[in-house]
Amino acid sequence: MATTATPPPQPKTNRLGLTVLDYRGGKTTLCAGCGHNAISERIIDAFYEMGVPPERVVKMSGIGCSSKSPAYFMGRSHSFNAVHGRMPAVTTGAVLANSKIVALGVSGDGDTASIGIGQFVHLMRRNLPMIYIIEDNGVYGLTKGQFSATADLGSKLKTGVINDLPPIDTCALAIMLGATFVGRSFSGDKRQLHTMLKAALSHRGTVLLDVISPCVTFNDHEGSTKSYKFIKDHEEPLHDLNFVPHFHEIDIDYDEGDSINVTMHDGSTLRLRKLEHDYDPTNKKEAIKRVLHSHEAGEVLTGVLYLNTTAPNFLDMINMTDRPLATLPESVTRPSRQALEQCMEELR
Ligand SMILES: Cc1ncc(C[n+]2csc(CCOP(=O)(O)OP(=O)(O)O)c2C)c(N)n1
Ligand code: SF4
Ligand SMILES: [Mg+2]
Repeated sequence: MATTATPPPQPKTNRLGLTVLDYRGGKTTLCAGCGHNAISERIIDAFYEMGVPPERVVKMSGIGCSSKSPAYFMGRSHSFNAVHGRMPAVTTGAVLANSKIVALGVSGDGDTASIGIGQFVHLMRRNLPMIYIIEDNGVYGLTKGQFSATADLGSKLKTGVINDLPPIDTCALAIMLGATFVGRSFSGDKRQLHTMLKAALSHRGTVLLDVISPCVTFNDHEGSTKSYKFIKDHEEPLHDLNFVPHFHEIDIDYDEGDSINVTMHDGSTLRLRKLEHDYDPTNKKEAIKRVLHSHEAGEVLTGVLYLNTTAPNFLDMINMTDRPLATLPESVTRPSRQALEQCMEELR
């Protein structure tokens, strides 16, 4: 009698029917143990779980080891490796041309806070819908480990050189300037970063995530404040995070207690279970105060530091068309000969 063979197990798929392999990219060429690799893994998992079509994503970056990393995830997405520090301007152009794309910028602390600081500050004040990740290791990894502008005062290089300049806190700056979702995490904190990325995908404004990402080759020694050991010993999480996407029923443990539930733009729920009684992420002044206070205490405050789901984003402010500009025919986007002639006439 013929026996029926058990069918091979089917790979798990998301709501689009895609497997996690559909969200992978090329093989990494970064150093083994580099924090940036762990961040790429979290990005793959978050986009897969949220069922974001890879073809709707544009990965933008500048220059650095961090900026190379978009090659190692979501190989089916669009991608643009811009000039050092210029990712914000190029992303602004891409989002204005196609307001329906999901823009993910990956930058480094050097790319953002040194050469790119001018572009960074103006991007933050526009509240452009995009996710901006800073893979923050306190050094220029790609050019062999010079201090960047996020290196802490007194931090030591492997060569013994001490940083005697105060750091720029990109989160404090982003909150002050107008970003509407600001968080800090650590590449080694799988659960927190994963949850934050999923919530970021439900936000319609600028999301700035500063992710401490140790450079194992140039900045992971005794005396470095961006090393695995230092962060593990000094990380101070603000809250426990939980996220329920809009396409899931809220059936998880949902007792109110000491927690805040924030409804995101797409109807998803971000739940912040407070570890402290007085922290409210929607209070801008308090958020900046707490970040500055963490410096004094020698701590790295992690979690969603600031959240504003009511501010208009850049596309609302400029009254962007519903249909992406890139898909409109030339007859609609180009002024007629008559309109141009009239304009010239007025200038005469
Ligand atoms: C206009 C310009 N100036 C300087 C450089 C040299 N350069 C390449 S990467 C880099 C710093 C990258 O540091 P960061 O953004 O922190 O990335 P990491 O490598 O640490 O991930 C510098 C200064 C360059 N490529 N282009
Ligand atoms: S040099 Fe540092 S930042 Fe660059 S890949 Fe190696 S560990 Fe990562
Ligand atoms: Mg760096």
